[in-house]
Amino acid sequence: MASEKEILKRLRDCVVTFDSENVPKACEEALAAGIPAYEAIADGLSRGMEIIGRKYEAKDCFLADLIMAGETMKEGMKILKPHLRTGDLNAIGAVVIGTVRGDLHDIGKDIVATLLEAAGFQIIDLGVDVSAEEFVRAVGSHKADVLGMSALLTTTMGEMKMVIKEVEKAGLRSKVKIIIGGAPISPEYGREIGADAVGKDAVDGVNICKTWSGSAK
Ligand code: B1M
Repeated sequence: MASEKEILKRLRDCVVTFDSENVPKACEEALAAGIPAYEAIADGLSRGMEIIGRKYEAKDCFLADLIMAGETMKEGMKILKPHLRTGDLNAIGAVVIGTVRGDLHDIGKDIVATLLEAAGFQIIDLGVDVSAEEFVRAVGSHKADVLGMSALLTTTMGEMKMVIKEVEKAGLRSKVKIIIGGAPISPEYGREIGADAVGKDAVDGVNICKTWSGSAK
């Protein structure tokens, strides 16, 4: 039987080589070997996306490859997601999450949302290209404890500042913690725009939200 390390590598490789045919099998193998779905996502599929992202930046692959890697990642998530413990009942907090206006990148945001759900949060996922008005409306109507925003483009990260301003204008800022993340987002930027925290990756993001909910160990 393959070791945990080998199985996680197989998951990464499936994403890097956009092997959507074999990714379900690799995910099943991970579950059968007792690897928690959470770990298979964070240390397997997600790492694969990071590798393909770096390859793209080094001009070692094309945009079409990225799209196929993203699709492969999503195929794997379909198998793993039902095996995550979800927090529908007794949720430890409500999180409104989305990718900001003008930005269609959803892979990282989806991972954060999935792992937050697995940690016991109720997730209100607004999807991609979400306007400030939509964020504010959802925070108010769901009485959200946390607002999470993702941005992957330097041209869209400024939207986060707009959203925070609108949350303030709506009188909701003291009621909601705000966490932001995405490749171009630094802790300095987070401080500059008045976010409460910046998640450097999905696991970090979940840990920060757990601290806020008082559920961190
Ligand atoms: Co795009 N893209 N892309 N892209 N893309 C980047 C971001 C880019 C850096 C690539 C490059 O050129 N080097 C570049 C931006 C440059 C810049 O702004 N300076 C870029 C560009 C230019 C574009 C287009 C404009 C390309 C074009 O059309 N010519 C276009 C824009 C479309 C739009 O949004 N309007 C575009 C399109 C696409 C695809 C559709 C092909 C695809 C997205 C598919 C999808 O999301 N469904 C894509 C991809 C895949 C990438 C890269 C290669 C990888 C992004 C990704 O999924 N990473 C990316 C390069 C890179 O980031 N290295 C790139 C894996 C993912 C797991 O990581 O999203 O960073 P990430 O999320 C992490 C953390 O950041 C953090 O946790 C996650 C998991 O650990 N995190 C949070 C994220 N959100 C968080 C929220 C939190 C907490 C943590 O709390 C709420």
